[in-house]
Amino acid sequence: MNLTTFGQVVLGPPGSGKSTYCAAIKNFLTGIGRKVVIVNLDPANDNMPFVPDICITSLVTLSDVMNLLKLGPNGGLVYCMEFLEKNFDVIEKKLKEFQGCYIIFDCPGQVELFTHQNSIKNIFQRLQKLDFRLAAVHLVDSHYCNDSAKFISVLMTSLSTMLQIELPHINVLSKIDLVEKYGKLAFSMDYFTDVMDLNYLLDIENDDVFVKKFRKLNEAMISIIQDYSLVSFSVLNVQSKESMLNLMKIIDKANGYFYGGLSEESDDVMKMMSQAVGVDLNFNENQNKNVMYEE
Ligand SMILES: Nc1nc2c(ncn2[C@@H]2O[C@H](COP(=O)(O)OP(=O)(O)OP(=O)(O)O)[C@@H](O)[C@H]2O)c(=O)[nH]1
Ligand SMILES: [Mg+2]
Repeated sequence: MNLTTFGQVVLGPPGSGKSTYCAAIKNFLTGIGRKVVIVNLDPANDNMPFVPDICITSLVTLSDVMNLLKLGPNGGLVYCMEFLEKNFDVIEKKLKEFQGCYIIFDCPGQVELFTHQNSIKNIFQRLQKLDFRLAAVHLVDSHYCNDSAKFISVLMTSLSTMLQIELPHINVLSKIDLVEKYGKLAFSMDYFTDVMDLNYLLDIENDDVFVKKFRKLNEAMISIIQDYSLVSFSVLNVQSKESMLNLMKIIDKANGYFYGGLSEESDDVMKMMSQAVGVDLNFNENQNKNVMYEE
């Protein structure tokens, strides 16, 4: 009989901070008494900031695929994911050794693997049939808030990923400590996290020429995002315990861990940590929004 297994799949474009987050969240959760297992699903992950408990490279590596099949890095990665899907029973067998643990999947950053290529989606669906309760944590670099065209494209990829992956989904603006490194934001952080009236993005002075030149195209994309009304963001600075705690509470609610998986010890530690950093333990999504930004 399979036990219900809780966990998260960490997605997002290259360099958005996925592997760093996986290492940080493992430390954080281990510290509060959860048994955490990291599964590396990135066949090109050479310098991982964690030691994976299960690793796709025992099955296939991107460099082997590129050398043997004479594929480029993008085609090679798609091949690796298809290979993983076909041979997932190997990973599944290893996962069975970690029953009762909280599982974190670190994924590759190639965007099309999550917007329209089906292998990753099929793997997650297969895990759900095995009673894995997973939440997708989709990281995007917060510096995109500084450029309307880039922010609109981030919204589009976030929306496509949500619709494709079909898991409880949390979009996260990562590296929030660096959000104003490339200039002051045109609006308050709430504007970007809550995805408020996006038409204001088109009238920011001195903004990207792309926005002005292709205004109608941008208006059309904005209306799609607003019609779905699905995308909003939490924020994250991996160096801050308070930020990690806020995000974890949202994830625990999304995958159901809070309702079914919380052990008494880790519940107590969560409560103590929340009191220590002055965070209300009511599971209210809005409270994650600006805490770290205001620090
Ligand atoms: N300042 C700051 N830097 C961060 C944060 N999170 C990640 N980084 C840095 O961002 C860079 C990229 O992080 P990775 O974790 O390798 O990103 P990734 O998404 O796994 O990248 P790929 O696997 O190549 O797709 C590293 O230099 C990290 O140290 C953060 O919250 N704040
Ligand atoms: Mg990585």
